[in-house]
Amino acid sequence: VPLRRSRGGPLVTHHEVINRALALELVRVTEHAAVAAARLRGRGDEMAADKAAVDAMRRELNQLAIHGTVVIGEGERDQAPMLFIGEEVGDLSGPRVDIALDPLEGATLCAKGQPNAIAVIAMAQPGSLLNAPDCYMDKVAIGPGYAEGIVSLDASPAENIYRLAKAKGVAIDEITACILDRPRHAKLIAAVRATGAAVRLITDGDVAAVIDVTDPAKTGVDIYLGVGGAPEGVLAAAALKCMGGRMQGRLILDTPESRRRAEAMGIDDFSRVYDVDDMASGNVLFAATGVTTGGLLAGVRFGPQGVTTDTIVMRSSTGTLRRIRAEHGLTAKFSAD
Ligand code: VTB
Ligand code: MG
Ligand code: MG
Repeated sequence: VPLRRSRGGPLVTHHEVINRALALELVRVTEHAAVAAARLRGRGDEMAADKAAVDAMRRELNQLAIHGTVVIGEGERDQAPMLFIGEEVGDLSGPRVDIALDPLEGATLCAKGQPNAIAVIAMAQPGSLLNAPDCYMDKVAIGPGYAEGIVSLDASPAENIYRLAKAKGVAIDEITACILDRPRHAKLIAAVRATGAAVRLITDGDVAAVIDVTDPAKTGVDIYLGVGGAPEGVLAAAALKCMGGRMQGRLILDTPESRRRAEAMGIDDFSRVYDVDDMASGNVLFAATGVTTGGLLAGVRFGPQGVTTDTIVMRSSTGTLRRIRAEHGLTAKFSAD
């Protein structure tokens, strides 16, 4: 790998130079998806908002000097017209990268004008993002600063709560667990409440919810528990790879059809527990832009002077988290042509 020495500074690999520049390029990609979705915010049409975000994200991605392969996307080839798993994106001139994306994570939240809808993307070297089928994943996540094994999918929810409270040095009733409000979680919610811990129920948006555990002092969420989308699990793991934090995920492959699809994607151990590094390794880049305002990011604001967006962009190789509030004066750049 060619090295470039900045004057008096440390050696920087060619790869690292590309990596730095790409991180900022990703901001533009999620900004465009978020603005497109935000124009359809609160209109009750999640399909339209989703499609607008997909179109915008794809348009921007295809301008990047990368040869990208979508490994976590909108669905497999015959189910999604664009940004499907396996699709090649970018201008195909640059380095090979794998991409996980969700142009509008929480499409229902966006359609209903509720908090925490985001446009999100992660990028890494080929082979370093888990190629998960679009099935469910059981998840547990806590923030940075805890030893390995504090939480585990092999432990009961109550056990995870006890261990976390002990490690954090607080009483159990000072712990808050975030869980998707679904009938499938009735037993989980009851088990967590039985420990004395609080439960924050969310209707959608578990990528943002997992990221929330990285800053409990601000978000009030100590632990994320429960079953959500596997693609969202890989995206959340990519974020934690950059921010620190512990997470485990296990694919729910409870039908022959789901196991067949998993096998086709190279998964042979159907009950494997994945840690953060099993889902996102190497030099991971991650970006997310708020569509509707949530705990993590403000949503898109439309004003007389232009459009304002809030984005976080991170790199795992340095652990740098940048918050970029962009004021876009030239709003015409957001239109399709
Ligand atoms: C979760 C949630 C997502 O899908 O992953 C959920 O965080 C899981 O699916 O925002 P169900 O809705 O079937 O429970 C979303 O709601 C949409 O991607
Ligand atoms: Mg989506
Ligand atoms: Mg989603």
